[in-house]
Formats: sequence, C-alpha cells, structure tokens
Amino acid sequence: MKLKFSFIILFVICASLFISCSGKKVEGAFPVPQIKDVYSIGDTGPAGGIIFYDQGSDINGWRYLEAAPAESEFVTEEGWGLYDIDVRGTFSGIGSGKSNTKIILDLLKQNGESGVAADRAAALEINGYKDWFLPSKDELNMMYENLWKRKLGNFREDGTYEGSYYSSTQYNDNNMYLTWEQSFKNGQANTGKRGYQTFIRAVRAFKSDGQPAAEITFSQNAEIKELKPYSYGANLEYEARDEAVYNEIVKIWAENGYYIDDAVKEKLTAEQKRVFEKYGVNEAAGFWEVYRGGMDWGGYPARITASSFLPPDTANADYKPENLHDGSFKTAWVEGVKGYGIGEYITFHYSADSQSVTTITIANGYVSSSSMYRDNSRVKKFKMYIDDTPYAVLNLEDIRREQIFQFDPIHRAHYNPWTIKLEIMDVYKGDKHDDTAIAEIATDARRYEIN
Ligand SMILES: [Ca+2]
Ligand SMILES: [Ca+2]
Repeated sequence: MKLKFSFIILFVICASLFISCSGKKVEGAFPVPQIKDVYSIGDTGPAGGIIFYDQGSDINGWRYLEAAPAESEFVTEEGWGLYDIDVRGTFSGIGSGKSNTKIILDLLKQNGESGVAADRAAALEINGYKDWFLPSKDELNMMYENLWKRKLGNFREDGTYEGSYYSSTQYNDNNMYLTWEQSFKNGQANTGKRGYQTFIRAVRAFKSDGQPAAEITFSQNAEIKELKPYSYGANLEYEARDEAVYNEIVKIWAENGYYIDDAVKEKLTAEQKRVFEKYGVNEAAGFWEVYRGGMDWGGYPARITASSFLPPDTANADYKPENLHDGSFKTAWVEGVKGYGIGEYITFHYSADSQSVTTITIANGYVSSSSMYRDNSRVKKFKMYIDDTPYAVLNLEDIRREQIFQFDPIHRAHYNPWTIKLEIMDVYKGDKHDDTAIAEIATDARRYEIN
C-alpha cells in the first residue's frame, strides 16, 4: 500500500515537472487514464491514450487498440532507420503492428541503429505503460478513420509531408525497401523512403480485462484458406514444332472464308491434319497467345514485380516478371536464386481504382514444350498474401493446363493502391534444372458459376 501511494506521489511530481519517471524529458503531462469495463471508440484508455479500435472480444490475445496521447507524438532526425534493408515478415493487417515492431527492433539491434521511429515508440513510458509499438498500415488507417475523422486525437496535418505518419509495415518495391505511411491531411497511404522526418504516433493493444496484450498478437497463419483449382482453362499441351504447321492451317482457314469444312480438311496434309485435330483453329489468338475471349472484366494489375528473376541466357530468352502477364504462353518468369526458389515471390500491384479480384488463373511451369516443362521446376504451393497479410495457400497441380483459383471478391478500400503477393512454398522438381518457372498468371474480376 505504502509503495503504491509513493508511486502515485512520484508520478504526480514527475508529471507536473513534465519529466517522465524514467528520467527522460517528455513533451507535457499526459491525460489522466480512465479505467472502464467496456471502452467505446474515442474514450480515454487505461494508459491515458484514445481507444481507436475494438475487436468486440479477445481475439489473438487482445481486444482494444489505444493510440498514445498527442503529447507523446514525435519526429526523429533519423526517420524510420534500416535504409536498404529488407524488413521481411511485416504485415499490413490490424493486429500486426506489435509483431511488426518486434521484427524492426530485432533488426535495429543487429544493425546497431537506435533513435529511430520503432525503438523510440517502444521506449515510450506513458502513465506507467511501456508496451507501445508502431502501428501497422491498417492500424494507422483506423486511427485516421476512427479518430481523425471525428476530430479526435489532435493529429497533425502540417509539416513537410502534410501530416504523414509512419507505420511499421514495409513496402518492397522491386527490392527497393520503402515504408507505408499515411497523410492525415488527405487520408492517402503512400510509400516513402525511410530518411524523412515523418510523425510517429505509437499505439498499444490490451485485453477485455484491461491487461496488456500477449507478446505476439498476430499469427501469420491465422485463418489461411487451403485452395485447390476450382476450374481449368486452356489445355497447354503445345509443342513448338507444331507452330509452323498451325500457322499454315490458319492461312488455309482464312482463305476458305474462316471455315474448315470436310472438303477443306480432305486437302490437308497428314501433318496438318494431326495439328488441326490437336489444336483446332483459335479465331482470336496466335499459337502461343493467351485467349481470354474478351473476358478480362477487371481486377487487372498495374504492374508485376518479383523478388528475383533469372538473367537472360545465351539464346537471349529473358525471364522477367513481366513475362507472367504478356499474353504469351511461350514466355515465362523464372526465379533467379540458387536452388528451387522457395521463399521467392511475385507481386501484383493494383491501382486504387482497380476492381476487386475473384480469380487467379495460372499456367504453371515452362509450358512451351513437354521437355521444357519437365526439365524445369513447377510450383506446387503458393502462399498468397493480400497487402502482405497471408490469405491462402494455392495448391497447384502438375499439369500443362491453366488452373483457375476462385475466391470471394477481395475488396480493398478504393482509395489506396494494393497488392497480391504469391510466394513459392514448394515445387515439383524439374528433371534437369532447379529453375522454377511460371508461364502466365492472370487475375480477374470474373466469377465462375458453381455447378
Ligand atoms: Ca508469358
Ligand atoms: Ca533457381
């Protein structure tokens, strides 16, 4: 009892002198904490901050998120730190800020860096609470939505970057390592370099009973769907040697009024007959061309990047990520690391106004011939992420045929750009090479009827 009483006295003295009890100078006295059975958005929290998110019950070891009081806000000369360092494993989702911050703190320690956004947030001590962290991208946005829009929280709209606040979420732009931040002047989430003096507002998580959240509150395996192909698209048992013969048939087809009847068929050579039986004549597409029949309704990526790709070979074939979406089954992306490329990934970048995505169609492997297909490796499992948060595991079959995965529309708030990432988890090993290839991937807003 006596100890507790002295602590309160000490706290009052410290607060009135604008000095925290750890001896560090702080900006000002903090609001008086409120202890309640149930908190609403906008309430003063148990640490004197403001409640900005409520899960409704304890899930993954926490219920509420509390933004630190405005008096604790800061900028650092050194910004976010970890320039040019890949901070792997951070997520955007609500509930990921605490584990993101732990990843950043470990890397800062490894690199001997300090005095930047995450470690200064984690070092805050406010009304006796020391469990502060840097919010994730989506957590930061909830502060904007639930506090700023109600004129709560005294967020800034000024400064060089118009009230930009740092999140703890990395953005990997083709191996340029940026950080998600959000302007509280216009609500836009942006990716930025890490040296800027952007504002930092720490947050903390706590349980229904008011106790601090568990150590790691975000499980990257939470609720991941296991998906199999829902349907199949084009049969891709093409052979390069058939291409010239196929083109002869297309010519004959055009010369005969875009039709091949029995009389025309009779005149075909044996080789032409064989190729015609195998492929038919595709009215709208060339031999290697992806035929989508005008069905591309939306959900179209603005660009595609990859964690690595194989440099061009002596035959001058290239294996860039753009080959994944060039409309040709002849070209492929091939990962560029030693071994089978487990952990390598491709990222589809969508603009803020893109449609939702409901299908991903994948032509697995180097499909341009049966030997190329077998010699190189194919993907067996992809881990699919939405904005770096795990969403599903795609289980691919080892077939030269388009495989179509379908899911509920992936809705994103239509004011921020967003991403789908596919990470190689497992492969079908090639007979000759450990190069893992994918010929084509399309994402789409179309939806297949359930039989
Ligand atoms: Ca391609
Ligand atoms: Ca490889």
